[in-house]
Amino acid sequence: MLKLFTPRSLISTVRCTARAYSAPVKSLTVDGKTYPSDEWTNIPPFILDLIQRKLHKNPDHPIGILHDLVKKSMNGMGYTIYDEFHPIVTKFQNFDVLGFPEDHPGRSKSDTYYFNKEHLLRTHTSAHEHECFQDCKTPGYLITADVYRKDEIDRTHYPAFHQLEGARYWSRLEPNYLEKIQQDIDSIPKTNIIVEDPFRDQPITENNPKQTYMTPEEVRLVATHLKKTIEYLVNQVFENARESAKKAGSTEPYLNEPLKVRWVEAYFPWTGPSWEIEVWWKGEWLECCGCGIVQRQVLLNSQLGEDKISWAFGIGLDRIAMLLFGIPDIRLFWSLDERFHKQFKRGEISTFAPYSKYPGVKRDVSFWLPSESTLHCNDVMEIVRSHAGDMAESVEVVDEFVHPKTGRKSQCYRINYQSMERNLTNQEINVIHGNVENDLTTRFDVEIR
Ligand code: FA5
Ligand code: MG
Repeated sequence: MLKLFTPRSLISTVRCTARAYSAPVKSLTVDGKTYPSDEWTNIPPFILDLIQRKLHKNPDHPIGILHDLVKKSMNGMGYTIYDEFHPIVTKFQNFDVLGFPEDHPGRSKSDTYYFNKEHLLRTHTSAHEHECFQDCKTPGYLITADVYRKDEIDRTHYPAFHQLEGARYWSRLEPNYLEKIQQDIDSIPKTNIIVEDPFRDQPITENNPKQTYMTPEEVRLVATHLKKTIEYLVNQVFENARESAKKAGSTEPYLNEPLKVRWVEAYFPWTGPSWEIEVWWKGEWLECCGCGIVQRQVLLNSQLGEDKISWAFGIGLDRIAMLLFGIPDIRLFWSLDERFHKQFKRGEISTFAPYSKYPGVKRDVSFWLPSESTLHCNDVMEIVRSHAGDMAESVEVVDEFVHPKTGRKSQCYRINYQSMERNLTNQEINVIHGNVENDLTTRFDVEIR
């Protein structure tokens, strides 16, 4: 089956210095800390480069603008803000403490970037729930951070993106705590969102059971507070976008329609029951956020005591920012091109105006695979990216067959090299493409045809 991968920005002009793909390194040093390598190490240099970018801390970048808008919307509602956490965390923080089963696919080397057996790039902001529950002095907290996943790359997926985590807890030892939760629900500002939620009054279902330590009424109240908080947040963000669009003179019909969201059941190892919210935006349901009632074990692991009940959510910021700013490709967020950055200013939601592209140079690489080959499409993609940096516009499998007599397998990948700054010369592409072929041969033992 042909599978299309389009790695790296269509429009970005970052020129990563070409460095060889992780020829076995003894250790990796980041921000003064050294991580000895082992058989788990799988972080390519281009991912290491992204760690330093901290887009959510840049007030003039769409991700930073959205982050600031969220902070402003939640100000005064009892949430401590955390946005300085380093992206390198332990396996314990990212998985174990949250109760991920040992065989959960998220733990695998093909899903997660590992420095070594113990250290990895966080795959979600939930990796900091444990420490925030321990540290925070307010009833809740918000975490914004860059997260990393070995994902395929296309318009809405990139191996680095951003999440906003929120959590809130109550103590059952507080007198009249159920009334207190109801008051907290009532104090969330009203929205005129249209909500489809078959589970609002009956949050517990066969597929989405409650934890035994909670009563149905506690679940109903905590879930209602959770959902109203997310609806409020989503409403704030989208209302802001609408206002900006109207100010900019847009007359699109959706600007006058009320925002519509729906709740669906979900599963996360550290929450139960769990849900996701989807937002109806320009004719499509868009998955925005996972959430649920925090498993008691996570609260106990954080030494919060036996009396707490709590919710948590995690929103993907990049996809929301794409909608708000009309950004057609998630890779653009990582562009260093002035023509991208000069379009955005702190506190303002403006609509992105695309700029032109230079033509690309297509090159094919065909090879025979060794019989026990472990080569994965993602490996080819990462090799190309490590030599071409952001000039790697796309990589796709264009041909694949098994020789009828010898049984050998052959593959052909087509690579499109492209720069936004200038026309590329054949000569420079020859050098880069030659390095790609070399790397494939030495690392995966393929025979170039
Ligand atoms: C999580 O990451 C959970 N940590 C969320 C959570 C937090 C659940 C707290 C319960 C309690 P999920 O993998 O679905 O869940 O990702 C959350 C959001 O991140 C998605 O809804 C989506 O908006 C965004 N997202 C996921 N993968 C990508 C990607 N490759 N590129 C851009 N955005 C992504
Ligand atoms: Mg999801």
